[in-house]
Formats: sequence, C-alpha cells, structure tokens
Amino acid sequence: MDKNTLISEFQQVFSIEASQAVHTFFSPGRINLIGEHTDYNGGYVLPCAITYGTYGVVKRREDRRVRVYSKNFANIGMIEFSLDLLEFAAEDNWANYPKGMIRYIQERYGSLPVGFDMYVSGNLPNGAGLSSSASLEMLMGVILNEVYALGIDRIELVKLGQKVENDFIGVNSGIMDQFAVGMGKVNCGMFLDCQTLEYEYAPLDIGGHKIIIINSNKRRELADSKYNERRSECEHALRLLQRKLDIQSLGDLTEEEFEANQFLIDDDVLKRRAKHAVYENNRTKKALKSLKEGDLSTFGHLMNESHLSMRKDYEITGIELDTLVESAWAQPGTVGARMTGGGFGGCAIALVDANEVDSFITEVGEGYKQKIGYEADFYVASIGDGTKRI
Ligand code: GAF
Repeated sequence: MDKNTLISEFQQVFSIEASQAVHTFFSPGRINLIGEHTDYNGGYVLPCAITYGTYGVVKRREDRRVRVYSKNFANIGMIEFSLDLLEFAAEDNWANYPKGMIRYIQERYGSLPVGFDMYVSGNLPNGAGLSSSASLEMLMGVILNEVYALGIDRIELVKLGQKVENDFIGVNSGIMDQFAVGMGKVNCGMFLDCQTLEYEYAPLDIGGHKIIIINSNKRRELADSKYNERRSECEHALRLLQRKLDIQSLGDLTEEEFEANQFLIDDDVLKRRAKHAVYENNRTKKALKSLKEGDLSTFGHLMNESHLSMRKDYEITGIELDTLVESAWAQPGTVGARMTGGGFGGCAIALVDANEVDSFITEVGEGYKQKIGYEADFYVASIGDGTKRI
C-alpha cells in the first residue's frame, strides 16, 4: 500500500491539513508453518510474519481524546473515546483491540500525555485466521511505544498484546500470534519455545518453492468459544497426567512418555486432544531440524501429518479446510499442505513447486468451488518483517 495514499486518506478522514506531520506504521499478519495449538500447551511453534497486514497513520492531539477510523470498517465510522475511560464496548467493534492495548500500556507504564487520531487500513482478509487481531494489537503497541517514546521492550509489547486478547477480548489464546507479528523477520520462520520464550530465527531456504495461502472463506463461526473449549480440554488432560507425572505442561512430554502414560486420561476425547498437542510439539522440533538441513520433503511430510492430527484428534478442520488440503496433496509439485492458525475455518497453507503454482491454484480452486459451492482465495505468501515504522 502506498504511504502517500495512506497519508492523504488520513488527512481526508480527519480533516487535517497536509502540512502537519504524521507517523506511519505497518504491522503484518502471520502464517504458522507448523506447531498448532501447542503454544498454550507450553510447546513449540514455527510461524512467520507475512507482507499482508495492517497500516496505521497517527497524529498526536492536544487533548486526551482518541479518535480511530478503519477503512475496512467504514460502515462503523469514526470511534471516539477518552484516554481516561478505556472499557470494552461491543459497539466499538475492531477498536477494542487498540483500546485494550492503550489501557494496558497506561496501566503498566503510566498515563499518556495526550491522545491521538489514527487511521487504519489493512489488506488481510478479515477473520481468515491470519491474525488480523494480533496485527492490530501490535500496531497499536508499537505506535504508542515510538510516538510517545516509551522505551518498552518488544517482547513486553508482545505479552501485552496477548493480555488484550485474553483479558480484554476474552479469547484464551497463546502467545504465538503476537510474537510472530511483533518479532517477524524477512524470509525467516521463528522457532519459539512458548514456555520460556526462547526463540531462534530459521531462514526459509525453500529453493524453487512458494508458500501458497488458501483462504477457505468459511466463516469462523463460534471459533472463539471452540478455541477456549480445546484449551480447557488440554488443561483437563494435563491435570489427569499430573496425578502421576511431574510435568508443567503437555509440551514437556515426548511421544513415548505420552504413550506410556496415556491410560491416565480415562476419556477418549481428552486423550486425543492431548495426543495432538504432544505429537504436534515433537513434529515442530523435527520440522525445524529438516528446515535447517534443507530437507523439504521431510518438512512437507510433517505438515501433512500435522493436518491429519488436527482432523482426527483435535477436530478443528471441517469439510472446507479438509477439501482444500486433500486437493492440495493431490497436486503435482505439492511438498506439503495443512490448515494454519486456530482452525474452524480460515486458511490452509501449501508448499508448492514454483513452476506448478498456476495449475495448483486452478485445480484446487475449481475442485473447492464444485464441492463446497463457493470460492476459495489464493495468495502467494512473502515472508516479511514484524511491526515497524514505514
Ligand atoms: C490462534 C491463537 F491465537 C494462537 O495463540 C494459537 O493457539 C493458534 O490459534 C493455534 O495454533 O491463532
């Protein structure tokens, strides 16, 4: 998106003269290569930031008002509130994400001296599971940090973003999305230990391959409540295992330890949820190794196993994502494919030979339309940096 266009849209919406200085920022979305529903289980994830995301233009005000406007929610119009009254309000819709971030930053780092006007415009498909909400949270966090020179460490901002999601919005998500959005690095995956927050960047040497993002366009109905349900199922399974094992999280278990102790979980559903978490965690470690060794074929195989586990044991895929992924597997040139993100709709990703991308899109697209009745959208992913000033 062109910076000058963004600035002139901002000036128009807020009736601000062209001569006044403004600040512009970009915050990405994310895909997760592997390591799904492992973050809140104390495990590993391997996401990357993408070059689609959310742009923000900001100007400080002289009073304590905040006015925010999103081009993507133009129907909602301008939303206005005070720095001194930052409560969740359903009618404020998307603005609750920045509002929550302002609130927690003020609670921890002191009151901001003045409010601001902010124009937001994004090119991430909404509700597609590419973390448009984490993108907004981190956008707001980085803007406040830089425009008000607060000097907050980036990882602290990531944690505050998660707190907004958990405590302000009410989704018990882990830390992966805010971390990927805030810490992204061009052409790199991020291997993160969600228990210790130790991480390393893993260069994505995928040779003549592309990562294709496929949006199922299936609305993520009830996704938040089902997400919270999966999380509590894992916590329940953990408590049952802890009656005998000295572990902090499911992420502490090897596959063998799980198999030897799974009898402690006397419920089939809980057992399958825990099995996914344990096996997915170990797959993520193997995936990092294969990436480092340039062994894409093993990497692709792990992606496929990850999807199967989410279909069978975690039960979060659904007919739309299964149709996309199974059709992706059948295409020549596909190295691996899986759903990405929280599930219950949203996106899949596929690692595809660059020469086969066009036919991949045609074949998978047509098959999907025929079976599901509406279209999927395809994007060729570029892996970019985390939230930054532009
Ligand atoms: C969502 C959550 F926000 C993440 O924390 C993570 O749990 C993911 O689903 C599943 O891996 O994106």
